[in-house]
Amino acid sequence: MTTTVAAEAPPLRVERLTLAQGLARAADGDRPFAALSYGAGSDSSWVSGVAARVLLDKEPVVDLWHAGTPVQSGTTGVVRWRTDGHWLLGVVDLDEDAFGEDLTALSRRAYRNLFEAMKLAGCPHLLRIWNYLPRINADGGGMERYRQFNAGRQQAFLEAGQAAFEGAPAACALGVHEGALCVRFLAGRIPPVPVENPRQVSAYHYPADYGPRSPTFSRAALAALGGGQVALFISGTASIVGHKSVHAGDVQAQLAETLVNLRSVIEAANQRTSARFSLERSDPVVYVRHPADAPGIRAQLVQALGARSRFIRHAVFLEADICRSDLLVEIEAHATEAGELTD
Ligand code: 3EB
Repeated sequence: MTTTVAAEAPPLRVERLTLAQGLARAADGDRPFAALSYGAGSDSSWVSGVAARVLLDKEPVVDLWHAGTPVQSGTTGVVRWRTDGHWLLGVVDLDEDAFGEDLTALSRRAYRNLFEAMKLAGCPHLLRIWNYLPRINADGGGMERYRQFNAGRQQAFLEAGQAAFEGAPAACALGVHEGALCVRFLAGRIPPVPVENPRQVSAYHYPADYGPRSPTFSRAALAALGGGQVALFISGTASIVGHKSVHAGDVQAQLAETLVNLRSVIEAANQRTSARFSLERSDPVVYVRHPADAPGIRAQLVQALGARSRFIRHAVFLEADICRSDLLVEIEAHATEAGELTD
């Protein structure tokens, strides 16, 4: 008699380096599973860049993702992806003029293809999505472009039978000044544990004042990575209490409120795992609407988190528009710690 032992997923690992370090590493023959860079792209097919300016005279950074081998790559509609059979990292870089569709239809198309790729790869669970929309706050013909995006995104989730409300993946949605509609995603074989923030209304339950279809994301997601490690993906977090933006026009107060929100969602996450996450030990991306605010934002973060914290050492500051025009700063982060999920 033979017994079939279910193949254990190879552990997924992430490390943040400068883009130059990451490319040098790969040139030495140590090519990662895939890489998501912040602030610049590269000519390498396994690196996906975001066309947003790095602030504070810093270098672009890259998150190198390491998984199992062999890596298979392919294209499904507008999605390019790489998989080791257990984890899937994919990218959409969509020229908005290519299909003659409005942003609602394009977003729906991008997400439909993304879900098709996940099905093909056998990775049906979305863990984390990064969305970058050119001119996010501009009018798209009777509706703000972010709202059009939300409409197409939610429609695609529902059509694919994906969790569009409770159980939605962690995400962020930022505006870039020009370039392609860019969506990057990480999927796997096991559903993540969604985490909400007790200080905030769940985004998927925002009232219709913010658009006809609500945004599709959880405030954070926990995922077992294998090898005894747990990941916490913290969605883009801003100065929102309940469902309202607070401290309009006051970047310092918005940042302080954002930090309270980040600590609150991390505390909620820690209740679902034996791992102990902290803001200080995370790898953040700080999105800043007005570049002139960046030095003050950095100083306030150093004050709050310590110059020697991993957060400050690894932070990248990008010029980006936030999805509500009254918001001036938004922070996303991820972290991995030893532990297990307790749900
Ligand atoms: C917010 O809390 C701020 O549409 O995917 C944060 C994270 C925000 C993700 C998204 C939007 C998204 O509503 C904006």
